[in-house]
Amino acid sequence: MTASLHARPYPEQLAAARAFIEANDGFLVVAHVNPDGDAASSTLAVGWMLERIGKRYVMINEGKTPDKFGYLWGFDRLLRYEERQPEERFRFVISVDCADASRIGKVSELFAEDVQVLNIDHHATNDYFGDVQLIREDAAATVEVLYDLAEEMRLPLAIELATALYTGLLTDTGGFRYSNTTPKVMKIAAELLAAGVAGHKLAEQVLEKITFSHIAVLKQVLTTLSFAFDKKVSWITVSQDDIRQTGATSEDMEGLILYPRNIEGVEVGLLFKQTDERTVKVSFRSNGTVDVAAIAKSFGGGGHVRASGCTIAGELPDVVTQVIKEVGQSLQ
Ligand SMILES: [Mn+2]
Repeated sequence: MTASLHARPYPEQLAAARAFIEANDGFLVVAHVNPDGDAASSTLAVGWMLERIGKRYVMINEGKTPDKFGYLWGFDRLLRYEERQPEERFRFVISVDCADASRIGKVSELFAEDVQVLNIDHHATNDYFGDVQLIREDAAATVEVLYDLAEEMRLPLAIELATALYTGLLTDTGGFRYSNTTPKVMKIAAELLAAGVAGHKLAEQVLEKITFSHIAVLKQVLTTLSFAFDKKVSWITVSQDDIRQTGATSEDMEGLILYPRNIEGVEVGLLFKQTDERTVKVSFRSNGTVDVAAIAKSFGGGGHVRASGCTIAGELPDVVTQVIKEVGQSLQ
């Protein structure tokens, strides 16, 4: 896989992506490890598009796809790498919502030696890996790019596709609230509603419902809420003990970062999650004053200006000290 130096004009990218799909068969569709709403919806939307035009394909991701997306078309055909690995090696791969090839994770072990990758994404940090790229950095979600691709391929907005596209928009815009909620996003959402999507039901299912184990872990981690730098920085920590005691899954821990982030006056909110005794996953959220993508990048991670993440080796308290110090230096 080689990276292209220059992005082609978007209409050319759309045509090239369409040609890649139409000319080949036997695809592997993959999103980033531990798929979120946009990643899962994008995987299944591409699966639906391939199904529709009579192509063979396998959809597989590393990490659990949250059960709350179980209503999506093809959900039970989406394989989890740790549970089931096809014997087949794939020459044609469609990667969705991955900013770089490492985000594909262990699923890349299923690639044939002469693999060709179509890279469909919306992250500004995308490194243009793969052989064909379809990337729109100003898209709110990968599903927004897939909406354009469906149009390019003259596919109808069937309810299965429309529901997947709406779900990705809903999750990556935080329910049409984040700054990526552009007029184009709302226009697409309106079309999807007109196509029959039950927007209010999806919002309730995906954004509002909470599990008992979520409440249990929330109760526990709120006791760790801390502040620094004139309360401009706030964070919570989740230890392996917290996870064991509450039985919380990564799905249950989604949204915990909103508590430090949403406090008045806070410019950067963080969540430190111990993934094992020696490793801590750090999530950053910014109100826009601080570029948290740059901070995450300095620790080997990445993301967007307002939302990013990285994984750091070390004891939980040491990682907290190190990262908070770095965040402090980025404050004005
Ligand atoms: Mn996304």
